Amino acid sequence: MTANELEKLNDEYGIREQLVFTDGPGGLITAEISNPHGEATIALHGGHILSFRPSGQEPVLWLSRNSHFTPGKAIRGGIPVCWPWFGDHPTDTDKPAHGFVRTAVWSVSESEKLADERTRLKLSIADSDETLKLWPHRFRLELDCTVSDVLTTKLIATNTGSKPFTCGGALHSYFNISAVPNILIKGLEGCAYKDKVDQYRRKVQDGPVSIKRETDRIYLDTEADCIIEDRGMQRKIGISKNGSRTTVVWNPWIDKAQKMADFGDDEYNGMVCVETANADTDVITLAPGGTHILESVIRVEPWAGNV
Ligand code: TA6
Repeated sequence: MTANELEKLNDEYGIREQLVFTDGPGGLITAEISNPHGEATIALHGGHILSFRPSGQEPVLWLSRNSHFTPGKAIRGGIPVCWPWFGDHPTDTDKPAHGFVRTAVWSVSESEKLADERTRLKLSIADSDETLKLWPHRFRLELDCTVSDVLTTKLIATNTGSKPFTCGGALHSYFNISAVPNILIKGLEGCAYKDKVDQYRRKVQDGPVSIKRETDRIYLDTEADCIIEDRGMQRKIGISKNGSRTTVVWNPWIDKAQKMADFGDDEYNGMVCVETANADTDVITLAPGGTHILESVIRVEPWAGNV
Protein backbone atom coordinates (compact mmCIF):
# COMPACT_ATOMS: atom_id res chain seq x y z
CA MET A 1 0.00 0.00 0.00
CA THR A 2 1.39 3.39 -0.93
CA ALA A 3 1.78 6.20 1.58
CA ASN A 4 -1.08 7.97 -0.17
CA GLU A 5 -3.35 4.91 0.14
CA LEU A 6 -2.45 4.59 3.81
CA GLU A 7 -3.27 8.24 4.33
CA LYS A 8 -6.65 7.78 2.63
CA LEU A 9 -7.34 4.74 4.83
CA ASN A 10 -6.63 6.77 7.95
CA ASP A 11 -8.72 9.69 6.67
CA GLU A 12 -11.69 7.39 6.15
CA TYR A 13 -11.39 4.93 9.03
CA GLY A 14 -8.83 6.26 11.50
CA ILE A 15 -10.12 7.39 14.91
CA ARG A 16 -8.17 10.15 16.63
CA GLU A 17 -6.32 8.87 19.69
CA GLN A 18 -7.84 5.39 19.26
CA LEU A 19 -7.18 3.80 15.87
CA VAL A 20 -4.44 4.36 13.32
CA PHE A 21 -3.42 2.27 10.31
CA THR A 22 0.29 1.85 9.86
CA ASP A 23 2.97 -0.21 8.17
CA GLY A 24 3.27 -3.13 10.56
CA PRO A 25 5.61 -6.13 10.67
CA GLY A 26 6.79 -7.20 7.23
CA GLY A 27 5.16 -4.07 5.81
CA LEU A 28 1.71 -5.53 6.40
CA ILE A 29 -0.93 -2.85 7.01
CA THR A 30 -2.08 -3.06 10.60
CA ALA A 31 -4.69 -1.26 12.65
CA GLU A 32 -3.20 -0.12 15.94
CA ILE A 33 -6.02 0.23 18.45
CA SER A 34 -5.55 1.80 21.86
CA ASN A 35 -8.18 3.09 24.28
CA PRO A 36 -8.40 3.54 28.07
CA HIS A 37 -9.50 -0.09 28.49
CA GLY A 38 -6.96 -1.93 26.35
CA GLU A 39 -5.11 -2.23 23.07
CA ALA A 40 -4.99 -4.50 20.06
CA THR A 41 -3.26 -4.84 16.70
CA ILE A 42 -5.12 -6.20 13.68
CA ALA A 43 -3.52 -6.94 10.30
CA LEU A 44 -5.51 -6.56 7.07
CA HIS A 45 -3.57 -9.65 5.97
CA GLY A 46 -5.82 -12.54 6.94
CA GLY A 47 -8.12 -10.32 9.01
CA HIS A 48 -5.65 -11.34 11.65
CA ILE A 49 -5.77 -10.10 15.25
CA LEU A 50 -2.08 -10.06 16.19
CA SER A 51 -2.30 -8.86 19.77
CA PHE A 52 -4.69 -7.97 22.58
CA ARG A 53 -3.80 -6.53 25.97
CA PRO A 54 -6.29 -5.21 28.54
CA SER A 55 -4.90 -2.18 30.39
CA GLY A 56 -2.70 -3.19 33.29
CA GLN A 57 -2.40 -6.78 32.08
CA GLU A 58 0.24 -8.88 30.31
CA PRO A 59 -0.52 -9.64 26.62
CA VAL A 60 -3.34 -12.18 26.34
CA LEU A 61 -2.50 -13.50 22.86
CA TRP A 62 0.72 -15.27 21.91
CA LEU A 63 2.65 -14.49 18.72
CA SER A 64 5.68 -16.47 17.59
CA ARG A 65 8.97 -14.63 17.37
CA ASN A 66 9.54 -16.62 14.17
CA SER A 67 6.20 -15.84 12.53
CA HIS A 68 6.11 -14.98 8.85
CA PHE A 69 4.62 -11.60 7.98
CA THR A 70 4.52 -12.26 4.25
CA PRO A 71 1.74 -12.02 1.68
CA GLY A 72 0.44 -15.52 0.98
CA LYS A 73 1.75 -17.00 4.24
CA ALA A 74 -0.19 -17.53 7.49
CA ILE A 75 0.84 -15.63 10.61
CA ARG A 76 1.78 -17.84 13.58
CA GLY A 77 -0.09 -16.73 16.67
CA GLY A 78 -2.75 -14.18 17.53
CA ILE A 79 -6.14 -15.23 16.14
CA PRO A 80 -5.91 -16.78 12.65
CA VAL A 81 -9.26 -16.91 10.85
CA CYS A 82 -9.82 -20.42 9.54
CA TRP A 83 -12.56 -20.50 6.87
CA PRO A 84 -14.39 -22.01 4.94
CA TRP A 85 -12.91 -25.21 6.35
CA PHE A 86 -11.05 -26.11 9.53
CA GLY A 87 -7.88 -28.21 9.27
CA ASP A 88 -7.25 -30.09 6.03
CA HIS A 89 -9.75 -29.67 3.21
CA PRO A 90 -12.30 -32.50 3.59
CA THR A 91 -11.50 -34.10 0.22
CA ASP A 92 -8.44 -32.40 -1.27
CA THR A 93 -5.33 -32.08 0.88
CA ASP A 94 -3.64 -30.08 -1.89
CA LYS A 95 -5.83 -27.16 -0.83
CA PRO A 96 -4.49 -24.90 1.93
CA ALA A 97 -4.97 -26.09 5.50
CA HIS A 98 -7.56 -24.05 7.43
CA GLY A 99 -9.03 -22.55 4.27
CA PHE A 100 -7.87 -19.56 2.28
CA VAL A 101 -8.95 -16.37 4.07
CA ARG A 102 -6.07 -16.26 6.59
CA THR A 103 -3.61 -15.64 3.75
CA ALA A 104 -5.72 -13.16 1.79
CA VAL A 105 -5.88 -9.38 2.21
CA TRP A 106 -9.09 -8.11 3.79
CA SER A 107 -10.62 -4.65 3.40
CA VAL A 108 -11.70 -2.20 6.07
CA SER A 109 -15.48 -1.77 6.02
CA GLU A 110 -16.28 0.09 9.26
CA SER A 111 -14.66 1.70 12.28
CA GLU A 112 -16.40 3.24 15.26
CA LYS A 113 -15.66 4.87 18.60
CA LEU A 114 -18.26 3.30 20.87
CA ALA A 115 -19.72 4.51 24.12
CA ASP A 116 -17.30 4.65 27.07
CA GLU A 117 -14.28 4.78 24.75
CA ARG A 118 -14.42 1.24 23.35
CA THR A 119 -13.19 0.78 19.75
CA ARG A 120 -14.84 -1.24 16.98
CA LEU A 121 -13.29 -2.26 13.66
CA LYS A 122 -14.90 -4.33 10.91
CA LEU A 123 -12.93 -5.98 8.11
CA SER A 124 -14.40 -7.89 5.19
CA ILE A 125 -13.54 -10.22 2.31
CA ALA A 126 -15.63 -11.74 -0.46
CA ASP A 127 -15.31 -14.37 -3.17
CA SER A 128 -12.98 -13.73 -6.11
CA ASP A 129 -11.74 -15.64 -9.16
CA GLU A 130 -8.98 -17.06 -6.93
CA THR A 131 -11.31 -18.20 -4.16
CA LEU A 132 -13.85 -19.66 -6.62
CA LYS A 133 -11.10 -21.91 -7.98
CA LEU A 134 -10.54 -23.25 -4.45
CA TRP A 135 -14.19 -23.26 -3.34
CA PRO A 136 -17.06 -22.87 -5.82
CA HIS A 137 -19.30 -20.63 -3.69
CA ARG A 138 -20.09 -16.90 -3.47
CA PHE A 139 -19.68 -15.46 0.00
CA ARG A 140 -19.03 -12.41 2.12
CA LEU A 141 -17.04 -12.81 5.32
CA GLU A 142 -16.69 -10.10 7.96
CA LEU A 143 -14.59 -9.82 11.08
CA ASP A 144 -16.30 -7.49 13.53
CA CYS A 145 -13.99 -6.78 16.45
CA THR A 146 -14.61 -4.66 19.57
CA VAL A 147 -11.67 -3.78 21.81
CA SER A 148 -11.99 -2.78 25.44
CA ASP A 149 -10.72 -4.75 28.44
CA VAL A 150 -12.61 -7.52 26.63
CA LEU A 151 -11.91 -8.66 23.06
CA THR A 152 -15.18 -9.45 21.28
CA THR A 153 -14.69 -10.98 17.85
CA LYS A 154 -17.48 -11.96 15.48
CA LEU A 155 -16.86 -13.88 12.27
CA ILE A 156 -19.93 -13.23 10.11
CA ALA A 157 -20.37 -15.50 7.08
CA THR A 158 -23.03 -14.77 4.45
CA ASN A 159 -23.97 -16.95 1.50
CA THR A 160 -24.29 -14.46 -1.36
CA GLY A 161 -24.69 -17.18 -3.97
CA SER A 162 -27.68 -19.05 -5.38
CA LYS A 163 -27.00 -22.47 -3.83
CA PRO A 164 -26.51 -23.68 -0.25
CA PHE A 165 -22.99 -24.26 1.02
CA THR A 166 -21.53 -26.10 3.98
CA CYS A 167 -18.59 -24.56 5.81
CA GLY A 168 -16.46 -25.01 8.89
CA GLY A 169 -14.30 -22.41 10.50
CA ALA A 170 -12.49 -21.20 13.59
CA LEU A 171 -11.12 -18.27 15.46
CA HIS A 172 -7.89 -20.16 16.05
CA SER A 173 -6.78 -18.27 19.16
CA TYR A 174 -3.25 -18.61 20.54
CA PHE A 175 -2.98 -17.63 24.22
CA ASN A 176 0.03 -16.32 26.11
CA ILE A 177 0.70 -18.39 29.26
CA SER A 178 3.47 -18.57 31.85
CA ALA A 179 4.36 -22.23 31.13
CA VAL A 180 2.36 -25.30 30.19
CA PRO A 181 2.86 -27.02 33.58
CA ASN A 182 1.19 -24.02 35.26
CA ILE A 183 -2.13 -24.13 33.45
CA LEU A 184 -5.41 -25.98 33.58
CA ILE A 185 -8.15 -25.52 30.98
CA LYS A 186 -11.62 -25.83 32.51
CA GLY A 187 -15.03 -26.04 30.86
CA LEU A 188 -14.57 -29.15 28.75
CA GLU A 189 -15.07 -31.72 31.49
CA GLY A 190 -17.22 -34.61 30.22
CA CYS A 191 -17.06 -33.43 26.59
CA ALA A 192 -16.52 -35.92 23.79
CA TYR A 193 -13.50 -35.21 21.62
CA LYS A 194 -11.53 -36.61 18.71
CA ASP A 195 -7.87 -37.05 19.60
CA LYS A 196 -5.76 -36.08 16.58
CA VAL A 197 -2.60 -37.45 18.18
CA ASP A 198 -4.26 -40.85 18.69
CA GLN A 199 -5.70 -41.58 15.23
CA TYR A 200 -8.73 -39.36 15.83
CA ARG A 201 -10.01 -41.83 18.44
CA ARG A 202 -13.19 -40.61 20.16
CA LYS A 203 -12.67 -40.02 23.89
CA VAL A 204 -14.37 -38.19 26.76
CA GLN A 205 -12.61 -35.44 28.71
CA ASP A 206 -11.97 -36.51 32.29
CA GLY A 207 -11.55 -33.43 34.47
CA PRO A 208 -9.77 -30.22 33.44
CA VAL A 209 -7.35 -30.30 30.47
CA SER A 210 -3.64 -30.16 31.34
CA ILE A 211 -0.86 -30.07 28.75
CA LYS A 212 1.83 -32.68 29.29
CA ARG A 213 2.64 -33.70 25.69
CA GLU A 214 1.58 -32.85 22.12
CA THR A 215 -2.12 -32.12 22.47
CA ASP A 216 -4.54 -31.77 19.55
CA ARG A 217 -8.16 -32.35 20.48
CA ILE A 218 -11.39 -31.49 18.70
CA TYR A 219 -14.14 -31.20 21.33
CA LEU A 220 -17.53 -31.63 19.65
CA ASP A 221 -21.07 -30.49 20.43
CA THR A 222 -19.97 -28.11 23.14
CA GLU A 223 -21.08 -24.53 23.61
CA ALA A 224 -19.29 -24.29 26.94
CA ASP A 225 -17.23 -21.33 28.04
CA CYS A 226 -13.62 -22.21 28.79
CA ILE A 227 -11.19 -20.77 31.32
CA ILE A 228 -7.40 -21.04 31.17
CA GLU A 229 -6.23 -20.94 34.79
CA ASP A 230 -2.57 -19.88 34.89
CA ARG A 231 -1.06 -20.05 38.34
CA GLY A 232 2.26 -18.82 36.99
CA MET A 233 0.78 -15.51 35.88
CA GLN A 234 -1.81 -15.61 38.69
CA ARG A 235 -4.55 -14.96 36.15
CA LYS A 236 -7.45 -16.62 34.39
CA ILE A 237 -8.31 -16.10 30.74
CA GLY A 238 -12.03 -16.50 30.04
CA ILE A 239 -13.08 -17.63 26.56
CA SER A 240 -16.83 -17.56 25.99
CA LYS A 241 -18.49 -18.16 22.65
CA ASN A 242 -21.67 -18.05 20.60
CA GLY A 243 -22.48 -19.80 17.33
CA SER A 244 -19.77 -22.39 17.97
CA ARG A 245 -20.22 -26.06 18.79
CA THR A 246 -16.56 -27.07 18.58
CA THR A 247 -13.63 -26.16 20.81
CA VAL A 248 -10.13 -27.18 19.77
CA VAL A 249 -7.21 -27.43 22.20
CA TRP A 250 -3.73 -27.54 20.66
CA ASN A 251 -0.15 -27.49 21.80
CA PRO A 252 2.50 -28.81 19.37
CA TRP A 253 4.98 -29.72 22.13
CA ILE A 254 8.69 -30.02 21.40
CA ASP A 255 9.00 -32.19 18.28
CA LYS A 256 6.26 -30.45 16.27
CA ALA A 257 7.53 -27.02 17.34
CA GLN A 258 11.03 -27.91 16.12
CA LYS A 259 9.60 -28.95 12.75
CA MET A 260 7.82 -25.62 12.18
CA ALA A 261 10.01 -22.85 10.72
CA ASP A 262 7.61 -20.20 12.02
CA PHE A 263 7.58 -21.53 15.58
CA GLY A 264 10.54 -21.21 17.99
CA ASP A 265 11.82 -24.57 19.27
CA ASP A 266 11.10 -23.65 22.90
CA GLU A 267 7.98 -21.57 22.33
CA TYR A 268 5.56 -24.46 22.86
CA ASN A 269 5.99 -23.91 26.60
CA GLY A 270 4.55 -20.38 26.55
CA MET A 271 1.38 -20.90 24.55
CA VAL A 272 -1.79 -22.88 24.20
CA CYS A 273 -4.55 -22.73 21.59
CA VAL A 274 -8.16 -22.79 22.73
CA GLU A 275 -10.05 -22.33 19.50
CA THR A 276 -13.64 -21.23 18.95
CA ALA A 277 -14.77 -23.32 15.98
CA ASN A 278 -17.26 -25.33 14.01
CA ALA A 279 -15.49 -28.39 12.64
CA ASP A 280 -15.95 -32.07 11.82
CA THR A 281 -19.58 -33.00 12.53
CA ASP A 282 -20.32 -29.43 13.70
CA VAL A 283 -19.95 -27.77 10.29
CA ILE A 284 -22.84 -25.54 9.25
CA THR A 285 -24.92 -25.22 6.08
CA LEU A 286 -26.00 -21.79 4.85
CA ALA A 287 -28.91 -21.36 2.46
CA PRO A 288 -28.63 -18.62 -0.19
CA GLY A 289 -28.81 -15.29 1.66
CA GLY A 290 -28.19 -17.01 4.99
CA THR A 291 -25.78 -15.65 7.60
CA HIS A 292 -23.91 -17.34 10.48
CA ILE A 293 -22.07 -15.59 13.30
CA LEU A 294 -19.20 -17.29 15.13
CA GLU A 295 -18.32 -15.19 18.18
CA SER A 296 -15.62 -15.37 20.79
CA VAL A 297 -15.34 -13.15 23.86
CA ILE A 298 -11.94 -13.10 25.55
CA ARG A 299 -11.26 -11.46 28.91
CA VAL A 300 -8.87 -11.67 31.83
CA GLU A 301 -10.58 -12.67 35.06
CA PRO A 302 -9.27 -12.01 38.55
CA TRP A 303 -7.14 -14.74 40.04
CA ALA A 304 -8.72 -16.46 43.04
CA GLY A 305 -6.69 -19.47 42.17
CA ASN A 306 -6.49 -22.60 44.21
CA VAL A 307 -4.90 -24.67 41.46
O1 TA6 B 1 -6.06 -26.33 15.55
C1 TA6 B 1 -5.06 -27.31 15.67
C2 TA6 B 1 -4.47 -27.59 14.31
O2 TA6 B 1 -5.44 -28.10 13.42
C3 TA6 B 1 -3.28 -28.53 14.47
O3 TA6 B 1 -3.56 -29.82 13.94
C4 TA6 B 1 -2.14 -27.80 13.75
O4 TA6 B 1 -2.12 -28.17 12.38
C5 TA6 B 1 -2.55 -26.36 13.97
O5 TA6 B 1 -3.96 -26.37 13.72
C6 TA6 B 1 -1.81 -25.32 13.18
O6 TA6 B 1 -2.10 -25.44 11.81
P1 TA6 B 1 -1.27 -24.49 10.80
O7 TA6 B 1 -1.82 -24.82 9.43
O8 TA6 B 1 -1.54 -23.07 11.21
O9 TA6 B 1 0.17 -24.85 10.99
